[in-house]
This record gives sequence, structure tokens and C-alpha cells, in this order.
Amino acid sequence: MSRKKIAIIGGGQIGGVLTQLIAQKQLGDVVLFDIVEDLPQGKTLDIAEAARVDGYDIKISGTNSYKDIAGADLVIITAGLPRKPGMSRDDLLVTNAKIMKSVAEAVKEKAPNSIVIIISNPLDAMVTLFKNVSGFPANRVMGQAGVLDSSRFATFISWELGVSVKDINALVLGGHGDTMVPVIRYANVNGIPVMELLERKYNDKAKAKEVINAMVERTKMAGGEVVKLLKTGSAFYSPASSAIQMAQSILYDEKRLLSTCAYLNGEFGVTGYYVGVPAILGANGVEKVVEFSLNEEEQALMNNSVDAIKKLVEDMQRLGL
Ligand code: TXD
Repeated sequence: MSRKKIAIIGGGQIGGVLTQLIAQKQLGDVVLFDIVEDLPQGKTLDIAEAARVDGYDIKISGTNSYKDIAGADLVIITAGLPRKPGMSRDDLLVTNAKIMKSVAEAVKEKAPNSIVIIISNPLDAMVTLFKNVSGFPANRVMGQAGVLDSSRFATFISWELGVSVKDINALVLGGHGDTMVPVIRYANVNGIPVMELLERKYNDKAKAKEVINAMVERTKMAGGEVVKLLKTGSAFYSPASSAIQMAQSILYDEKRLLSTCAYLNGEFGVTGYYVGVPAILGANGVEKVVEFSLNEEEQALMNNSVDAIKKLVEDMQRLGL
């Protein structure tokens, strides 16, 4: 079996970590593209020179020419500016939409059969734009946000309960913005509801509610918390790891059920928008959006988040982007 070809568009912070992770996991051959001259060549040379130490023998190259991504099986897009302190993800809309448009045109031409994972912000709008410009079918275009947001939520629960994060399942739905929806009711530790464990820990229902609400708020603001500390950019290790989990599920046809920014066709009552929902990822990309019942409160939060996505997409269209 020949190795898969993976193209990464945008060789900045996330692009660099993605390349290193793909190499270490030997997921396929990597081509790293950036418009900045020598940057992707320098990063890939650096990573290639660790091959003897880490023990990988995939091909790794950097380029400023789209012709080198020709025939890629999987494309991961990180091109675009990151936030600065005080900025919301939506503040990146105008700049990053222009970049995404050019990337989508190039990917359409050079890698027309690829499956695409988008990471650039504002995520929900960038995925929509890529789909519209490329004309790719919905199953081959998705965004990464929910794997990371869910991992952040799980991390905070793990710290609070003093239990390994490996045993925690915590799902975040909706848009990749301040309206995202960490689903409290289904969060569990190896099947045991997190709320029950918190109520037992504090022996006080009101206190348990206060603690979970604080974790929900921290999850929603977690990207901004990192931006504030870094001062010069946004999170990059965890977004890269999260996209790799999706990429691996696709490349190995694992059928993982992961929170994915996927195109909805009636699921969760939404038609024609990209929203963070549970989806099965396999060799055909987004193979199935998995629906489950939300109670009234959860559905209201989801609707609010979908409204924010619609507004963002409308803003983008109104600006002619
Ligand atoms: O979970 C998530 N989805 C995210 C998304 C979590 C954190 C950050 N997220 C967003 O990813 C962030 O807001 C940005 O929009 C992207 C990329 O973040 P990164 O931290 O990697 O940004 P960098 O280091 O600035 O890298 C961006 C690279 C940089 O090298 C530019 O030269 C390049 O993008 N760039 C381009 N590449 C290709 N084509 C064009 N036109 C282009 N313009 C800039």
C-alpha cells in the first residue's frame, strides 16, 4: 500500500506542530505549504533532521508552490492570522476569508479529490467559505474545533475530580466561539455522570452546579485564556493534536465519533450550515452526523450558537467575501 499524501496549508505555529505529529505517527508523506518564502522549507528540514532520533521514514517537504500539493489525499488548512489579546475569533473574518478563498481555489485545482480539515478562524465561517468556493461535497469538508473544545472541558473536569482525563468523556457542540455548548448532562467519568460525582464531592447540589458552570465558562473562554498568556498568538499545540485525531480517524478509517464542524442537512433541526456536532469520521470523511436528544435547555443553547454561526456567515456574505 502506498503512503497517503497529506498537504498542510499554512506553515505557522499549528502547521509546524501538525507536520511533526504526522511524522512521529507516520500518518503519511507531508507537504507543508506557506506563502512566506523559505519558512516551510526551513520547518520541514528541521523536522526531517529529527527522523533518525524519532525513527520515521516518511517524506517531508516544504514549498511555496501549490503544484507540490498535487494529488493530496488529505489537506489540513491552518492559513490565516491568529488572534491577538482582546480580539474575538470573528475579528479575523475579513482577513482570513480572503486567504481562505485563495486556498480553496488552489486546493480545488490541485487536489480535487482530497478530504479537507479546516482549522483557520473564524472556524465555522471558514469551513462554509471553503465548501462554497471549492464545490466539494459536504462529506469531504469539515472543521476542527469540537475535538479541542471537548478536550479542554475534559481537562478541567479531570483537574476538578482528581481523576485521569483518559476516563472522561465530555462533548462540546455548536460553533467555535463564545456561544459553544459544553453538554453537562452527558459528561461522565467512565459512564458515571460528572454531576453526580460533583454533588457527592461537595454534598451540596447548588455548589456542584456552581462548580460545573465555572468549568463550562472556562471551556468557552479557554482559547482567549491562552491568547492572553501568549500575547503574540493563539493556542497551537492542542489544536494541532486535535486535528491529528480527526486525520488519523480518516486515514485509518477508524470511524471515531468526534465532535466535528460538519454540514447539517436537517440534523439537530438545522439545514445548510456548518455546526459542531458528533460525527463519524472514516475513509469517506464525515460519514455520518450522529444525532441524540437534547433537552429544552440544551436545545436553546444550541439554537443560540447556531444563530451566532448564521450571523457570522451572513456578515461574510454581506461583505462580499
Ligand atoms: O481549534 C481551532 N480551530 C483553532 C484555530 C485554535 C487555535 C487557533 N486557530 C486558528 O488557526 C487561528 O486563529 C488562525 O486563524 C489559524 C492558524 O493559527 P497559527 O497559530 O498557526 O497562526 P500562524 O502561526 O500565524 O500561522 C498562519 C500561517 C502563517 O505562516 C502565514 O504565513 C500563513 O498562515 N498564511 C498563508 N498560507 C497560505 N496561503 C496564504 N494565503 C496565507 N496567508 C497567510
